[in-house]
Amino acid sequence: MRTDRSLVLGSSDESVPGTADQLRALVATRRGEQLAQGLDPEDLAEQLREALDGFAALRMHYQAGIEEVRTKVDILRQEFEQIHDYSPIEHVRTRLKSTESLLTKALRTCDELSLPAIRRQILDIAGIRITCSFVSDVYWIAQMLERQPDLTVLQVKDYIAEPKANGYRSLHLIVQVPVFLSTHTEHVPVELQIRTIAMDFWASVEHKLKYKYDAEIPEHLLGELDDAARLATELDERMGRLREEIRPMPDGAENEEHDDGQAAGPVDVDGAVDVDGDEHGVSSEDGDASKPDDATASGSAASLRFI
Ligand code: 0O2
Repeated sequence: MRTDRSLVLGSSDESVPGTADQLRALVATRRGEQLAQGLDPEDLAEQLREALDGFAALRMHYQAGIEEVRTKVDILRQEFEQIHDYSPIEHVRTRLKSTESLLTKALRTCDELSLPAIRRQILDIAGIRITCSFVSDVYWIAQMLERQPDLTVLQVKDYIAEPKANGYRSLHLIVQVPVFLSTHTEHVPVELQIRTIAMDFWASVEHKLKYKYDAEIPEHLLGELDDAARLATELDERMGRLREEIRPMPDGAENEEHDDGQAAGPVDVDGAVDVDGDEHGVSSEDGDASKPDDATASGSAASLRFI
């Protein structure tokens, strides 16, 4: 068990609402160990204060990151509504990962339980979900955001081009945004989930079922979900065919034709940097991510496409 000063949690969970039993046990163990090591209670209290301050700062930075990106999305939406009389953006929802779920994920995925490790390795603390009517709009929005010079795309996971085995579809981008503070700039990763209404409906029902059955969804419901995923994909395809009647893609969207006759145009994500591998020598933390020409997006898509 580590006793580093960067993150020491108290057993009182007043400042960590809803902390899981698992975490309480971990904290109690750590505290016991530290007291057994003869650590001065004053010192322990000081470490606790530092950890809580660090957590509060982290949450403030990531909330600011959400607001920065949310503002960008809102501006695009307002521009579309006012000038073009149509917006590809239907709904926007934001969420800051709860402390409980952040710590649970940190215990599961981080190589050490420290604030720097959490900042470096957990990229979905800040989340924004954008819902659109059409699949082509999903890629179009991603393209508009990717082009903004102060956003760096760190990671792309295209679960539309390659749905998950359970049928989950959505486009996920991790973008890094600068947050300007009084003394320094924090470069905050924000997870963007961009999907159609049909994809969102399916994901929301699946999420509720997973929650209800504690991730063990009964077989017959899995079959229903599978069917529903197929229907949602079909609905998106049919709506895509109607889309041109409602509003053709604008000139700037660089349309081209795919073999299947659907509008297609690569959306360049050459800013995407694979943060899982360090082959490009880029860290998501230093905010100085270069955009190498040969950078590939992690996940299934090296380039985004209008479908
Ligand atoms: P919440 O409550 O939204 O925060 P991770 O699971 O984050 O360690 P992973 O799986 O590589 O890493 O990330 P990925 O695939 O980008 O998925 C992250 C988020 O996408 C999830 O966040 C969900 O919001 C959503 N998601 C991914 N797969 C599914 C799925 O099969 N069904 C549904 N309904 N949503 C999915 P969290 O943290 O799990 O949850």
